[in-house]
Amino acid sequence: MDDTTRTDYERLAGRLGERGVDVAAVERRLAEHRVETPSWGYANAGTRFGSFPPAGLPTTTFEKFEDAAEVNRLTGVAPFVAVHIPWDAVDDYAELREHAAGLGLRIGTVNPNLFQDPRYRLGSLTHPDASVRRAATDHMLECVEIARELHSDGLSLWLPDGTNYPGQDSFVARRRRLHECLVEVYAALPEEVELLIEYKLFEPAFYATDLADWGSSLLTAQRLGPRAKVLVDLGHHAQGVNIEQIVAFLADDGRLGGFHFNNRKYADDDLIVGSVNPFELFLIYGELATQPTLPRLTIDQAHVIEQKIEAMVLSIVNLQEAFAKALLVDRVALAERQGAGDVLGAHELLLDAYRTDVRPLCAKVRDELGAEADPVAAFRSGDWWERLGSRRSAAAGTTGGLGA
Ligand code: PSV
Ligand code: MN
Repeated sequence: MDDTTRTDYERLAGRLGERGVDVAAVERRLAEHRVETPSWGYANAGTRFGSFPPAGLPTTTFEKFEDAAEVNRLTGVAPFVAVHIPWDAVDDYAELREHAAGLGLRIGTVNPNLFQDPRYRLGSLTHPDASVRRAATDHMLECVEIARELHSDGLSLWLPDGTNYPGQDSFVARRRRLHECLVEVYAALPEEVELLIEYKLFEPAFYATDLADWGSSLLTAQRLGPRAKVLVDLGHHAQGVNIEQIVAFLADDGRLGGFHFNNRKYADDDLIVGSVNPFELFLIYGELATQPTLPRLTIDQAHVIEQKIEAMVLSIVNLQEAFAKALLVDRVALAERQGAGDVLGAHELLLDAYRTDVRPLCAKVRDELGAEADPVAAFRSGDWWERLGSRRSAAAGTTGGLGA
């Protein structure tokens, strides 16, 4: 940490101390905050209009982990990597696990892929034909085994199923088929593995999605058992939905399994988290900050025109800053003002925290973790792409990351 950052930190810590903030406690919670990055965020990604892969992009799962390790080195808080099967399928999962460990990484969630097999035209786990449901369930069971071999503790399901036209299929019949398949998957989970159930309003189906919202995911989770939880992807709601309230309710019921962090302007845009709507991110962390432990915090983004490692690093910085600001909210004063009906007084406490420039605090925490005080600047002035570009093929990576 350079002298200017240290001075900035000391000034900030002084001011926060005067406001009654326990700065050491905030720093401790920030130091414990961990993020999972997605293997597919490092590989080639694009829209249907094209992709613009830079030289040196990873072409194998092993190389994606190298990039993830660089992100972890720079930020100090991203030791988990989510894998997507079959994009990240390898012959020997023990070898992948050891490769990860050698880079200081661990496998986060295992994400099955129920959206690319040609058999899934009418759905996967909800398909009217039992043989297709069998194939989809078998893929889920294969991922359970992969999770076991990778020592992962999370199986993360995004169900792309749905219908495109009214009358195409029965809502209820599809739901029952889904539950029947998931009961089998849930029964096969090792004790330490959670099933995360992600919902999404629309796309690829455009009339009715089988798990379209947090209610459908939660009902499904409740049917399965306590280790089935809901996963909130920030890009999967209708415009204007109050995501922080969903987060609060799920956490209060012990069913908040985790996040897929990203940001959007229009639909499921998968932009850098905190880039478009940082206040929403702060409010979400405001709900998390009141919980004794944090759920799984996974990034799910598609980096199409930006440098992928830099994008991931900036995403993590944005997450840390949102959490740091949320930790500054005076919860006791907030409860008092809420109880007294002091509408804007309560609101003001949130604004005070949100308006605080927490960058020196986050820099200090990263520095103490042995990472970079300013990881984005460090990456920009480093020579990662040159080093990797000469070792890796100039051709684009093609193993996954089609856009989340
Ligand atoms: C679907 O849009 C999604 O958010 C799911 O999490 C997928 O696994 C991911 O994107 C990658 O395409
Ligand atoms: Mn997602």
